[in-house]
Amino acid sequence: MDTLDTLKARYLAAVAAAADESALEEVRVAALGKKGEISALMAGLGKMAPEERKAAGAAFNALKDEIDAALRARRAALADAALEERLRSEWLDVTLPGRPRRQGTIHPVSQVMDELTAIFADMGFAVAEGPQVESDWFNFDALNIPPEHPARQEHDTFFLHRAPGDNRPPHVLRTHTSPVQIRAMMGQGAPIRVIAPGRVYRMDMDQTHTPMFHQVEGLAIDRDISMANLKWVLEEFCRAFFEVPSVELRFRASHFPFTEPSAEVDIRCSWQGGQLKIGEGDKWMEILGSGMVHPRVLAAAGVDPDQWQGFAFGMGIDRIAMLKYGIPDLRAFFDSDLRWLRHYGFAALDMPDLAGGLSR
Ligand code: 2NM
Repeated sequence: MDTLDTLKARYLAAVAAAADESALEEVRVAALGKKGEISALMAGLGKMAPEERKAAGAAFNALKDEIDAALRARRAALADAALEERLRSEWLDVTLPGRPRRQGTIHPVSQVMDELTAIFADMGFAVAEGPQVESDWFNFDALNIPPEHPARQEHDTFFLHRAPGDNRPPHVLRTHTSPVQIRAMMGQGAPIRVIAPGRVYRMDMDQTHTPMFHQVEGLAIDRDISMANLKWVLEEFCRAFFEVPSVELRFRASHFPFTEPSAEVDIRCSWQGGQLKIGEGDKWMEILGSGMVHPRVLAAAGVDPDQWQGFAFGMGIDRIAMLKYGIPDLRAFFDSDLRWLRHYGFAALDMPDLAGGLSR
């Protein structure tokens, strides 16, 4: 049997030579494990004479402590070395500039929302926002859409689930941004000029419809607002938005529950070789709906229809984005395809403004 000194020298050498955690663990098990060499020596103490046992026990314990200390020191040194290696290989210079290839882009819908916000802001319209989950009162009743109206039936409205026995009024995903205009009138009263851009939802999915799409509605209420003001505002908007010197609009009598009279608005355009031109040509394309806000809608929103009147309009943002930027397929809008986003997206720092040009 080795003397304790040789035993000690052998284990300390093994500890020093262990190159990683698992080699070190093997040394620990061989020396101090339940069936290890030092443990075997300890077990032999019981068979010794009492005076011999006392001296041997102390020596075994000292050896055990020394090997244990060497193991701990080596384990800490290995951990330090591993950390040093990570710090050397994983360093990052946070003062370097960003990588242009990794920069995100502005979605055409966001770009168009920023553009039309700039145009209407220039004409004195503030932006109003509201919830996408609405009570059916805000989405329908306040807009003079009675319970039996077809627009209200299940086929194009998403109703929120109610547990059986829950008798609170029904809530829906807003089918237009008009409830935002109702809330704006209730909140600030008349006079008021706001636009309400945002997401709206209808159960519709085909080549030209997605169940979520974007709409902007506008509202101007004052003592003497007329259809003439509506026509000027819309012409001014179209001229600025399509970035052409002049546009021509055509108003066709129509019907909406929330306006009286109501008009659908077409813009003069041409289609040549698959290329759309706005402002010239012999074709007309429908771009929005509009009218004078119905007295019952004003009254529902707490605005006295004997003192105030005004116009409202609504248009689809996704569609005018496709028209302006020549994007052929609506459904690709919401696929989050990075190649599509890089192709049709806009640089993040080019915020549209009227002085600098809307789209650059
Ligand atoms: C349209 C067409 C016509 C409209 C009405 C209102 C409100 F809340 F003031 F009554 N907001 N938007 C409106 C009017 C919307 O979309 C085709």
